[in-house]
Amino acid sequence: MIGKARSPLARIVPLALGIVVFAAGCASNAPQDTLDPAGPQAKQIDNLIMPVFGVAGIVFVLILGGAVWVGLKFKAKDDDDFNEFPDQVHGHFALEIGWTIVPAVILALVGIFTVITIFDLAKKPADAITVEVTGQQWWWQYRYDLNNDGSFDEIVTANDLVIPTGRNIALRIRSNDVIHSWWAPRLAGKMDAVPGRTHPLTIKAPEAGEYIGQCAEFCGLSHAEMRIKVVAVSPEEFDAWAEAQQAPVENPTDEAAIEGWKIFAGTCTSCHTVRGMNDPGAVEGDAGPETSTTPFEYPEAKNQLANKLARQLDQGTGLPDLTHFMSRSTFAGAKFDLRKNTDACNALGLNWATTDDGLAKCLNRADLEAWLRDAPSMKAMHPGETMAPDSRGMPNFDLTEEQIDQLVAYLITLK
Ligand code: HEC
Ligand SMILES: [Cu+2]
Repeated sequence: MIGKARSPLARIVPLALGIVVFAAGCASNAPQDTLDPAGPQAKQIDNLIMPVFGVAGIVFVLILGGAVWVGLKFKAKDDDDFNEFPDQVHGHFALEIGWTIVPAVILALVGIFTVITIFDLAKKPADAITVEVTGQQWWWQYRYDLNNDGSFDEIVTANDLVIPTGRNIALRIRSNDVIHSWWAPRLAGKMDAVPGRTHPLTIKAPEAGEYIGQCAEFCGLSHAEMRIKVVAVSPEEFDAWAEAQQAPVENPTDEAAIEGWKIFAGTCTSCHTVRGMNDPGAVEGDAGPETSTTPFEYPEAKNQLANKLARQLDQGTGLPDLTHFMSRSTFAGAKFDLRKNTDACNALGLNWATTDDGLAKCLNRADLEAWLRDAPSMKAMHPGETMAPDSRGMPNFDLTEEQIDQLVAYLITLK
């Protein structure tokens, strides 16, 4: 440095930044690590990145090393040195042709392998299960076409994408509003979800487990809270899950749950679907809850606020389907755990909420109640802020604590 000594800050800041970057690269628990690919598609991309990175690394070392070497070796020693020009290479035929052709060849090779990989990854494998992925502000919906008839109507769920291990899953990625990007780094590259378009992406998880990701395209206020969780289970477990997902719900029998059912029908159904739900109005008549078979019509919510908001937000019934809500491990764009994130609870897997014990020990009741109390402050807004009329997300319904308890009692029957 010329002149005065540098301030201590000027030394510490770059050093601290360097340490932070270095330390971040050493995280041992990094579920979103592109460089730790799990599925064959992610491995194929990795097989492309690594040699390209190697070539780029060699070029980097040669060019920078060369520049530093030249700088040191030919450093001017005294004033005379400045007046002496080195040999000029301008117009040197062999050199100029060389440094034009070599990079062109390197880039052409990288290009060929890249294009081959892109086309290869875009192929839809014949054995695949097709799942439609719809990005919404700010969560992902998953609809499955299990019988391959082209309509995605067998299973409708959100947040957790449940897949069988060892099987290709052909995703068809769409958006309901703005551009999002579906990215589970250990399984595949990013794929944009663009309104009006359908983009294919194939994933395969060789081993059971959870593969974490997140929306990778800025999509509004809660973009950072729009997470992805792929839950890979054994094919047998998947079949059992898929069957359970297609079963209609049963009428609740517990007293508090019946009250919650009524509130749900009146306030929540203009946005949320519970497939196979019966009319809770029939409970009041002679037919008891167990025998109420009157189908409930959507969207016929009695709550004017809910209806108005549903219309304003143009959200219709395309919102999180709550039919088998309790089979998920997360809610609200996977921002919150629905099942507590302890080893014991995670070990219960997809069936965690099917037993009273599992429910009692593993339901994240605090966050679920907080969500019903004031959803906007849990996600898009700061506490106390109100939602703009045209904003997205779940509104605050000013429910009483009793109503919240009753709603939770109802929600936990949606297994
Ligand atoms: C105006 C439409 C609307 C109404 C009415 C509505 N919600 Fe929601 N709800 C949403 C939206 C939007 C989300 C997704 C929010 C997110 O993930 O950011 C959501 C998410 C949820 C979730 C989490 C689901 C999941 O799997 O992520 C639950 C549970 C829920 N709502 C319960 C209710 C209950 C109970 C009521 C009635 C008191 C209700 N909602 C009324 C719009 C609505
Ligand atoms: Cu998004």
